[in-house]
Amino acid sequence: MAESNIYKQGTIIKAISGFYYVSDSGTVYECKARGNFRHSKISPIVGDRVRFNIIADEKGIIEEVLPRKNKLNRPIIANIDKIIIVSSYINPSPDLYLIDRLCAVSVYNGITPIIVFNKSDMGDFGEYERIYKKAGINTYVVSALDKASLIELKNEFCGCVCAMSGNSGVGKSSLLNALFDGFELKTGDVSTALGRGRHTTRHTELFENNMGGYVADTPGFSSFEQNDNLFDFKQNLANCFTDFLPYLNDCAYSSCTHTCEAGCGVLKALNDGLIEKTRHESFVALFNELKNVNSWQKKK
Ligand SMILES: Nc1nc2c(ncn2[C@@H]2O[C@H](COP(=O)(O)OP(=O)(O)O)[C@@H](O)[C@H]2O)c(=O)[nH]1
Ligand SMILES: [Mg+2]
Ligand SMILES: [Zn+2]
Repeated sequence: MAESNIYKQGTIIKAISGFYYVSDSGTVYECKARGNFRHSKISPIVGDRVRFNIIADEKGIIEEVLPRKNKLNRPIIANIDKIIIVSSYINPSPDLYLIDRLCAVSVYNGITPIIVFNKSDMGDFGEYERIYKKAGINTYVVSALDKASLIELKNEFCGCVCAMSGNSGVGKSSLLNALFDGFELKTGDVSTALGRGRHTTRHTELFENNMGGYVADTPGFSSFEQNDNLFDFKQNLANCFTDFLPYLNDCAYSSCTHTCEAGCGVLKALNDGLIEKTRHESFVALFNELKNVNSWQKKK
């Protein structure tokens, strides 16, 4: 097939057996990567912005991977703008430590965390909503069964690349189906699910929504192991709790860990009710989990 001089830019939405599906303004091109990619350190992944050469109708060759804004390893995906952290009222109920950990990992990677409490038809999320709104994180209480409850949340997806996150059964796929016309993602009945991951897709895929954005219906992102540099994450942990930021300069010691020290600005804010107890508890738990990470463990 002859190569053309028609170069385009697009987003990789799917990668299967050596083919990359690159979306540009609503058209999806089936692409191969140019051979020399195999020798370079960068191999294209879902979410990558790429420059490609059209070789036939809707077929192309990827010439270049444009610089990445970020890259997560579980699942492998690049250039995420927002992580939509979904919890449900029951089956399973919210795990604040998991939520706070995901928020911190997001912030560390330059990703905006958005919190969604789904299945509002089953109970009251008032206390959870209060905690996260106070922490300054965009928080939505919704029901996938009630489209009217989704209007504000829908705006978060406008013009950006989002990844869904949260335990199996919380309603991630149901929400996307309710939010966007034409989405028909598989959803599962929790009570009949056989073990974990029954309904999770095997490969990561970005779906184009009708608001100029893309969304990945990903499981996972539940651990912080995807950080290439755990030591750096550990060193910056307090900065990743964005509700602590106004108080970090108030600490008496520059080496303050904000866990137990006298004269700690964060602990003072906690005592004054300016920081939520559960947020600080999660911070301390994460701090303890990361305590033994050393600088020589830089790369996984
Ligand atoms: N009552 C209620 N059930 C919901 C809601 N959203 C999802 N579900 C149900 O929860 C189960 C899991 O949903 P699913 O979208 O597959 O969750 P996922 O694993 O996070 O993608 C399915 O049986 C859905 O019908 C909701 O807002 N209210
Ligand atoms: Mg699902
Ligand atoms: Zn402190």
